[in-house]
Amino acid sequence: MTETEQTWTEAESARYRAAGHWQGLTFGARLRRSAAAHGDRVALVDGDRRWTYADLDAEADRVAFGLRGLGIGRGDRVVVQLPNRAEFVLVWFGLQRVGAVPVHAMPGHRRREIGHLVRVSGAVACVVPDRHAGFDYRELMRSVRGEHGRGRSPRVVVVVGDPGQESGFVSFEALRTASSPTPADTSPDAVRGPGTDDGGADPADVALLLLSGGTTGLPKLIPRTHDDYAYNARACAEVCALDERTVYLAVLPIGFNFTFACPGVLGTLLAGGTVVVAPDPSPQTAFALIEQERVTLTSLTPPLVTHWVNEAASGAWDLGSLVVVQVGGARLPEEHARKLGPALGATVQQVFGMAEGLINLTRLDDPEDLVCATQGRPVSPDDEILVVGADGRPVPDGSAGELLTRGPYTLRGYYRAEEHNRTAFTPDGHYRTGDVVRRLPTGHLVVVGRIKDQINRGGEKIAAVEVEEQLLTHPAITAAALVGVPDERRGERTVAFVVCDGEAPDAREVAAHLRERGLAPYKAPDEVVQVTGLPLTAVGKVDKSSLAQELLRR
Ligand code: OOB
Repeated sequence: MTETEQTWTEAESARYRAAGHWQGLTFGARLRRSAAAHGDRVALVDGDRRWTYADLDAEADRVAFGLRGLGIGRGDRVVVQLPNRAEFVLVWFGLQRVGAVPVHAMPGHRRREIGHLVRVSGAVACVVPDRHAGFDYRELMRSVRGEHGRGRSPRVVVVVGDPGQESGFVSFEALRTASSPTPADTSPDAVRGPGTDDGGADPADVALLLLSGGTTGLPKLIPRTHDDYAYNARACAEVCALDERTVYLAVLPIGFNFTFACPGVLGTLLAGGTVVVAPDPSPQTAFALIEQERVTLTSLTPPLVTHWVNEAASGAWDLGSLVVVQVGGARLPEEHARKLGPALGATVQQVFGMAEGLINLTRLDDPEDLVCATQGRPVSPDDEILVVGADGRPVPDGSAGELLTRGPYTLRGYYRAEEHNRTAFTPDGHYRTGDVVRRLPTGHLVVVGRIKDQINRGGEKIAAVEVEEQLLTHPAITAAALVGVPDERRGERTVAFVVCDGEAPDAREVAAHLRERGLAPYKAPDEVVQVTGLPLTAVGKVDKSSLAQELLRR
């Protein structure tokens, strides 16, 4: 790790190792072991393309060979912005094999977000599709590199598909076939030198950088080590009883921590199961894959639940293989939780997690009331939970307070964000989640609110400040506040209250302006409301709760 990161104390690290949470293996080494243990089993399915564990291992070697040829190696950061295709997994393990660090960008991110990620991480390369969902990612990369001037950072852009003519752009296909390693290099019993599995990475090194939902200007980067992230995936896999028969369907964006490691893609691969990628989250696409591949586990955000329940009611699909359906990322209304299990013929599991670490799951044998009305309890016996009042002191069980947490897979500091870290953690290293919860005597948590200035639009996190700053760049807008208001489908939708010189731009015009500014489209306000002034609280902050109430009254 670099010295800019705060990390666990020596004593804590020793304790987590002694408990068996941290096993001292890199992801590159783990893949090698999986290939040895169950080489012939199917690891990954994308349409009619299939990879066994042995294939995946050999493919990681090929990608690694190509990456080394581009001068990418241990500790180098690489922004990965790929949709739900097998290539995400191939690239990810290829990067692990050379000890490089994937930065998990979302397909919806645009110039502002990607430019920020490249700058903060100091990424040497980006991996993007040519086009996806009507958007040209090569153009995005051209403008990101253009903004960085003559340095042309990132130096390399790997394109899955057609790379076009731009210098510095190479195709993934050319990279993985760069001049394949000799057969001896990929045979399981070949003698390997030190570092061939993982570029010499240390299990305590940062293995990947996740994005925070954020409450400040732009997303913060979350360093996750090999040791801590593998434990995250294994602890979730254990609660979900994953094994070699598990078939996981990746419906939500694959780079999202929920989909990737809770237990998701990594949990399934570490258990010897099969990962199937769904190219889109529609129930039709997903149900066809569930039928065809005999999927046993999948994960959803709350807005998808209603669509899935309705489509299942058509009776046209055989969902008999499905054992567990996880729902998380935002609050799941209790009525929806009660309908989902019977509709899909599967056990529902609520997931209250965060990219920063802590994962809470309801247990598969929890009584229905706990499954439907709580957001689960921590997956590790060493997750430390504090629920505190405004004075920072613990409140009694059953009372609401802010959730603070510390443990074997929860970060101790954001990446290169020393100033932010001073307030994001307590002096003794607890992460301040900004979530308001109640803890029940069973240890289950109920999420009742939030003190962070973030909007949760059906699982998509939007930092109000980031959008407000961009709204102010519109020539007509002189003051702005972005507020989340209750929404039937998404739980919350965004309303921008704006003070204007003259007539306010409508939502479409605002969306076009923000797109022009390079902001991800999902951050555009759902509604724009013109006001003559923004109400202030006693301490002079914008009073967002009174704005939300005002809107509900209208
Ligand atoms: C997941 O991760 P993030 O980092 O996108 O967002 C974390 C935040 C939490 O602090 C909380 O505010 C909210 O999302 N949240 C929930 C929730 N799950 C997440 N709020 C209410 N109920 C839930 N079930 O969203 C994430 C990461 C891993 C697994 C699942 C979700």
